[in-house]
Amino acid sequence: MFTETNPIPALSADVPKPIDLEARIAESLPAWRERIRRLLKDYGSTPIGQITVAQAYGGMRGVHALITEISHVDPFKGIRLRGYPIQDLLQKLPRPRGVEYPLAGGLYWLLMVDRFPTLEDALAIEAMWRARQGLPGYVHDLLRAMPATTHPMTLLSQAILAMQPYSAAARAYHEGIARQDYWRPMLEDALNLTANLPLLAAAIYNLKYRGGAEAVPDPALDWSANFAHMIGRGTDPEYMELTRLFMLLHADQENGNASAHTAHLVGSTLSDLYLSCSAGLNALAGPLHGLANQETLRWLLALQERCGGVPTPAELEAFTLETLNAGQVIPGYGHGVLRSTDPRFLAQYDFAQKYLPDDPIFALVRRVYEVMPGVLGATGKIKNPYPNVDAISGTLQYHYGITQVEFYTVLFGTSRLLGLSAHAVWARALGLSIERPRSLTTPIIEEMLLPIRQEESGGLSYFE
Ligand code: CMX
Repeated sequence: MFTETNPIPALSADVPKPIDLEARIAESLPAWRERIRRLLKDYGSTPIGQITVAQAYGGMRGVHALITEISHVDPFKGIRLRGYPIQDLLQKLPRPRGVEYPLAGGLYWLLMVDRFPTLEDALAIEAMWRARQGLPGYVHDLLRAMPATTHPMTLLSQAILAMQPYSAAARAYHEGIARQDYWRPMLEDALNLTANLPLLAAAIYNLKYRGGAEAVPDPALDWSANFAHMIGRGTDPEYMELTRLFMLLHADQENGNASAHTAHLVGSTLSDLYLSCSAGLNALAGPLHGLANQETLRWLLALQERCGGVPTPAELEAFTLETLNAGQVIPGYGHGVLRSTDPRFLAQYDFAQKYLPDDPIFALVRRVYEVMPGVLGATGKIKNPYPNVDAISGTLQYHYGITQVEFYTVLFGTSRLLGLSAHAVWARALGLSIERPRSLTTPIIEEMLLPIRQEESGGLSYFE
């Protein structure tokens, strides 16, 4: 819990100590550490891949160079969190009676503990979050002081950075904590930060679009549904369910994507969680990454305006080619790893079929899904012509009256920090190293290739 009179709070009696969660993580650590130690001892110098010249110039696409135990993206089946695909999680993660989609608390338990949660476990996390809710007053002042035109993602990142003076990990490091124990105060920071994300997101929404209405959590509601409540949607059970679904689907996508990798890199220097998560969000705010959800909705609205409704396949193809020929991307389509339709798109598609089958923007999404893979595939250069998570998420928000498209990435960030904070705790628990890959210059690469080229050209120097 944050209080300004006690800016770096110690755990107090009214805040449940994450004893169970901390103990569960601690229980599994010796086995993990030993497994990794043996792997490194026996096979430390065994190659597990290669890097081509194209990969070095091409954003390291496809290079296996990071470790995380929390999640992995299969190119054809999508993300698996602790080994579970999205569909399994939607079916099996716990939820109270009468609630359709799982509690974020259960997902967080799974990410953190590496054991499938019971409803009790999920509720324990929800209770820890509830006990830690409360933003320092100066964070609100900071948000209010920013120009009205500030993008909501900038506000989110700034607010998280502003909370950094409360970091338990920064304090523990300053006091001389042993490196192998650093994950414990990181866990404390992770719980404090994640507990307050719905409140922060709602405060940003209310400041920008609801005349600064106060965001007051309802202790009877779970983490996800509370966001809906705090932006004035507490009487709409469907929107609460959508929020639960959204928070589950966006929580993690292994740690090589731009936001996760940024957060991981910053955290690898032993920067605390507030510093690394704020940095990760800045990467998420890019249009090729998380901002694609706002860009998708803008593109769909422009399409609707152009065609006056659902376009014919020919009209859609023409509009798509116009976008591509203008040197722009089709937002919501393509992926750095996936090579098929994103299961997170499909889960949201199912939600839309069930709850908003007649929505006019959903009709566009459907038509785009029918036509777009063929059009993008025909370009011959786009490796994944299928929709990703961002191709539909904004449409669902729009349907429920969240029409301020620039806010959508804040929702993405709110959910994604569940994953980033879990990666951060485990990265410290397993003692992953500071990152420091080498860089090359083009002349050095040319020099490295010289023997190959000389052999190919019969001894003549290629680069002369
Ligand atoms: N529209 C137009 N061109 C696209 C494209 C799209 N949707 N997807 C890929 N391409 C282009 C690339 O820009 C690249 O072109 P150049 O060779 O001229 O640079 C070429 O096709 C090959 O790219 P790729 O290997 O298929 O895809 P990348 O790994 O380079 O890029 C991604 C992946 C997501 C950045 C890209 O597909 C894209 O820009 N998509 C649209 C934006 C988007 O939806 N982003 C959200 C992704 C999910 C997320 O992070 O939230």
